[in-house]
Amino acid sequence: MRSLYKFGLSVLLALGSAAALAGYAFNFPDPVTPIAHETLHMHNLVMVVILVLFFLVFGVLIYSFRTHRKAAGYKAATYSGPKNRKQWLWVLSPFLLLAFIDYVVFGIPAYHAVVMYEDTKTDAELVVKVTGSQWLWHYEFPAEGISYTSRLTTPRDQIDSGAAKGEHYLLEVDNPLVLPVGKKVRFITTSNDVIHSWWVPAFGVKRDAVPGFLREFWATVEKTGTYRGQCSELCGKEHGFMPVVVNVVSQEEFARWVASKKTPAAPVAAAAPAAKAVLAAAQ
Ligand SMILES: [Cu+2]
Repeated sequence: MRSLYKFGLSVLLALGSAAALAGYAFNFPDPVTPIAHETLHMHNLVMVVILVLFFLVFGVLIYSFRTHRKAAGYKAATYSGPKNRKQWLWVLSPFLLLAFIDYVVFGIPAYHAVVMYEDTKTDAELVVKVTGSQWLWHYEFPAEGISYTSRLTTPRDQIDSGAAKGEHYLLEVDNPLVLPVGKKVRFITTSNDVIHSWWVPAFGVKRDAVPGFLREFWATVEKTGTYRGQCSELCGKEHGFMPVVVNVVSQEEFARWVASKKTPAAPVAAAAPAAKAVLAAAQ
C-alpha cells in the first residue's frame, strides 16, 4: 500500500512539473492564423475524445481484472466466441463506436481543415516565393519586384559556446520576411538543392521546399509581431542554422517597407534628370 502511495505521489509530482513547464514546452504556440486556430481546435478535440476513451477503456479493464479475478473466488466462463445476439452486440458496438468517432467526430472537421489548408488561391492578396538553399532562405515578392536572402545572424562564438547564448539564439536573421497583417498571403515554396521545409509554428503551417517542384500554402496573420521558426527537414550540416523570422507589420508599414526595398533602383531613376540637366548645361 505504501509503495502504491509513493507511486501515486511521484505521478502527481511528474504531472505537476509538466504543468509548470507547459508555458513554453508542451503547449502549442498562440495561434495567429486561421489554419493555426483550426489545427489547435482539431488537436484539442482529438485529445479530449482520446482521453475520455482512455479512461473509459482502462476503467472497465481494471474493474474487470479486480472483480473477476480468481483470488476473489470468481469462476471463469468457458465459452469462446460470441454465441448470441447480446454477445455479438458487445463485439460490434466498440467497433461501431470507434468507426463513428473516426469518420464522423474526427473525419468531418479534419476534412474541413484539409480543404481549408489547400485553398491557396481564393482571395490571396500577396504572393511570396520561398526558396530554400543550403543554408538560407530566399524570399521573392514577384508582383512587387522584391527579392532578397535571409541568413542566420547568431555569432559563431555563441554556437561554439565561446560566448553566452543570446535571447534569440539560432532564431535570428539579417533580413526577416516582412508581411502585412490581415492579408491573405499565398506562399510558393521550392528549393535550389535538397529538400528543406519552411515552418513557423505560430502560423500552423509547414511545407516542404522540394527542388524541381512548386508547392503552396497560405497564411493570414491576425496579429502584428515577430514570429520565429526553423527549417524542419534535415537538409545537411547546417540544417539547424537556417531559421525563419517573419515580421508582421501594419499595412501602412508594409507599404513603406516595400517602397524602401525598391530604393536601390531609385538612384538610377533620380540620376536621369540630373544627367539631363548636365546635358542641357553642356549644350
Ligand atoms: Cu533546410
